[in-house]
Amino acid sequence: MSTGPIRPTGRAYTALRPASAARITGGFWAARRRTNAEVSIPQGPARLEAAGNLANLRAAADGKGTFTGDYPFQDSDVHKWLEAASWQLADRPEDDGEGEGEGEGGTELASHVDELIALLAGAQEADGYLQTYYRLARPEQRWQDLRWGHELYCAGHLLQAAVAHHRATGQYELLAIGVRFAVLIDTLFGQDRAIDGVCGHPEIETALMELYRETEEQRWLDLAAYFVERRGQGLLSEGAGRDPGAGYWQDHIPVREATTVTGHAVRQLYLLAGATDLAVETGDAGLRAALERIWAAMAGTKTYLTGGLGARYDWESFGNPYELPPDRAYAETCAAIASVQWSWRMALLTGDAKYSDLVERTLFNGFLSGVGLDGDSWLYVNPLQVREAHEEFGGDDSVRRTPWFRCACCPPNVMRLLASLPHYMVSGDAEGLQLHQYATGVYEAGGGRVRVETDYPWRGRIAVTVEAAPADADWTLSLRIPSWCPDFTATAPDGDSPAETVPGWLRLRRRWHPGDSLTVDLDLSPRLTRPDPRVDGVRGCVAIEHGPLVHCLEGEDQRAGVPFEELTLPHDAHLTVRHEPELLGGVTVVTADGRSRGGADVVPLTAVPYHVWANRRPGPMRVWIPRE
Ligand code: FUB
Ligand code: ZN
Repeated sequence: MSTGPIRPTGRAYTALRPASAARITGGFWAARRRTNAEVSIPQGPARLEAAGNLANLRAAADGKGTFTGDYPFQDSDVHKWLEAASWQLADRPEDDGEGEGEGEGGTELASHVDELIALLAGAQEADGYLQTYYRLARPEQRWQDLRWGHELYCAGHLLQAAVAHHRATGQYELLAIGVRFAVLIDTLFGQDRAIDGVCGHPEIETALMELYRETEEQRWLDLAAYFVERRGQGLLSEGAGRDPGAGYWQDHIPVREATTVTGHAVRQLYLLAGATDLAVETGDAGLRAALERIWAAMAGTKTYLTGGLGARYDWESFGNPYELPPDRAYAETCAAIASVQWSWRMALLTGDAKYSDLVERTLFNGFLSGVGLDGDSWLYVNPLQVREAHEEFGGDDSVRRTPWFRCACCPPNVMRLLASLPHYMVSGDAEGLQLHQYATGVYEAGGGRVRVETDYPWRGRIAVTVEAAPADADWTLSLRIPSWCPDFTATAPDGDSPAETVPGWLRLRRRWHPGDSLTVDLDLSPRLTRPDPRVDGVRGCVAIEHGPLVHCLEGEDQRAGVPFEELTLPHDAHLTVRHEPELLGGVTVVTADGRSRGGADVVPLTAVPYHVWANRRPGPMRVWIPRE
């Protein structure tokens, strides 16, 4: 059974199921995950200590002390770290001999996990309630501020950590803590209960759905369904204090009636992920149709080239359709993560490759930019342009990498996605196995097992070797052909010809024997991408892409003496690709003959992958380059 974050029940109405086992053993993602395992996750407890999160848990256990931190949801950073650490513990090294799953590093990690679980156990109140902010700073005021209190949000992250820990280790302590809190919530919330309300920040929905999957208890699905369906009825829009309007917390329209994404981006995307889990388990066709419609509007009109989401700094929210300014792009790292979580659920629900296309775009660009190459410095916002004369005020929305944030939602969120990344690569169904993303590793799904070898995203060759398949039946191997890919070739056993019989999927159905291999070469030729003309902020510009990677110009790489803001690119520029093993940990750069605005002289331009920007000294950057 899958040890990843999503495990649909056997009854689920889902086209595809996540792999039952998945290991990334080499290549691009293995390197980034190693940094996550060896730097990001291990430094988590010290960061949480320094920021006061752990002191809050100790004070809550003692029943006295003051609350440290600026936000009521500080505990959720601990929960997200625990979830990340749990997935990491489940990641058992086989042939790569690296990683944190076993051995000394794994033991140390396990003991940190145990320490934090003990702190949570101590901080939990007798009736199951667990949020240090209310215990320490607002005693007697539980559940009175559903708009900003984040109580169900924190409970949701606790439950996700609890499910991860149970799934990864088979141990019950954290699951028991989570279930005690969930039982309390279940006794209080509902249309016929003491509190008829929803949380200002969705998150509990998808957490309860996974608790349902983990425990097989119907009450958790029912409670998740209540929170999904009750939203959109104006329960949150009235009240004292700051009121951004019902749309901010998606309380203006029920999910099943909505036509697009609105309001705070992370709130919206977590809600839609939870609603998708619900549709998967109930087979609710109306809900599914709404989700497909909303996703299409988001992908078509509110998504940056990098996969970034939530354009507006105001309320960290989605803007209007095509309101995608490159310089004032908020594109919170957490929104990219939430988008991956939602799109992957949609891919499983429908089997449609377009959802995994967006997962890929987001993973390689708007998500990965959120963490520095050192694994210890972060971006909260992910703009597509920083000017030479950028005025930097610091704070969480700095365009300089930062060791931690006052609102530290993003770093542990990155950690949990990277730690569970193998889960997002492959699925299976009754027919066979589908490769959604390409990373060297071993994947088991759909009744078979394959080994993948690839230098993706630097090179387009993907070699898939079947290690196990049904001996006496035909079996289908499917590889996603990314929508950006202009061409590909495939070499199959016995001269067989795989075909794109389903859009986006190259499929080969045959009798497979262990050792048979299928090799696909995706054409990664660099390309110039024009923006949608309705995106005013980048009209007249082009962007450079190379395979799944969006590239950007950084000041550091350009010819000295030519003002960065003056650089332009002819619309028919010839693009050249060069691998630079010593640059930024080893990247492929794209070069082109540019110009300085209005000038006749050629100015060579060098574009690095967007995900590595801001890893050197501060300077200007742009994805969209003015056309000459
Ligand atoms: O409100 C909790 C988290 O803090 C949100 O998900 C982020 O956008 C940040 O506002
Ligand atoms: Zn965040």
